[in-house]
Amino acid sequence: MIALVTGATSGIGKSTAEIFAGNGYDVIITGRREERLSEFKKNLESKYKIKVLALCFDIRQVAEVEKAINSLPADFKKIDVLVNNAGLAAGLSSIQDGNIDHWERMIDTNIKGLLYITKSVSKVMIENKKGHIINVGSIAGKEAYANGNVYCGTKHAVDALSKSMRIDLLQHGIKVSAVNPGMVETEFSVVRFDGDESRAKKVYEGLQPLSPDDVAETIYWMASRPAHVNINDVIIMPSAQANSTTVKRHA
Ligand code: NDP
Ligand code: 8X3
Repeated sequence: MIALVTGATSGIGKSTAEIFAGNGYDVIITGRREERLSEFKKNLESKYKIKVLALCFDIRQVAEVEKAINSLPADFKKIDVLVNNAGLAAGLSSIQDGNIDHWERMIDTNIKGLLYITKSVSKVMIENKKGHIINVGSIAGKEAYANGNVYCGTKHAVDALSKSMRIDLLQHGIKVSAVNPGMVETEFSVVRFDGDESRAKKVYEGLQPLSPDDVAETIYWMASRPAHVNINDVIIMPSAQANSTTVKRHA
């Protein structure tokens, strides 16, 4: 079995690739940070004795995505599971004060990047007459919160795309699922706040957020249901978070 996980250099994607590897899958790991990819590949291969293909590309560049998928070696072509995880939030501003570069990064990565790789990989899955695509959405794709505008918009798009893809790919025997996490402590907030570690830390202060492994275990559970079962949609939250804006923090 083969799983392709986008954004596997950090956070949820890294944990997801590891859990699939630990369950005997060969894995294709992607991201832009080459050094992290090659280090992770070495670790996974020696720990789990499986095969790992590291593909370094920027998911916003359609030509890079197509080249990477079109040139898959034969032993990595039969992708069983695609986890569309690569994504980010950039900034947290009102619509009137929004930074257009931030907007474009989020739209290009979270929506267009997801579409580019899905188009390429779904063609491979259609040829193989099987496959499972698992999209990483967010609670921000189910609700809107103040200053979340464009990030929420991109994740609402992922929510709609998951539903729509499920219809398009049904006749080809390809399952489509979505997982929508609340707060997960990863590099997400450091990226959102442009490297400001202390601001990022404050997001999770006084509560226990989800770990990347919590989400990865859910993704693996979704992927490992019997062939006749599809988990359409999961919302996974820390117990200390009721919705996007209501959290219980201890002193
Ligand atoms: P991280 O910042 O830890 O990981 C993000 C991953 O996405 C990295 O591997 C990064 O790789 C990759 N990525 C980002 N931009 C690109 C790009 N242009 N091309 C290729 N890869 C890219 O964050 P998380 O693990 O938290 O985020 C993973 C997903 O989970 C995202 O879609 C996020 O929106 C979603 N999510 C996160 C939540 C949270 O609270 N953390 C909650 C709900 C959803 P590299 O930089 O090497 O390219
Ligand atoms: C990340 C979680 O609440 O910051 O998708 O949007 S949140």
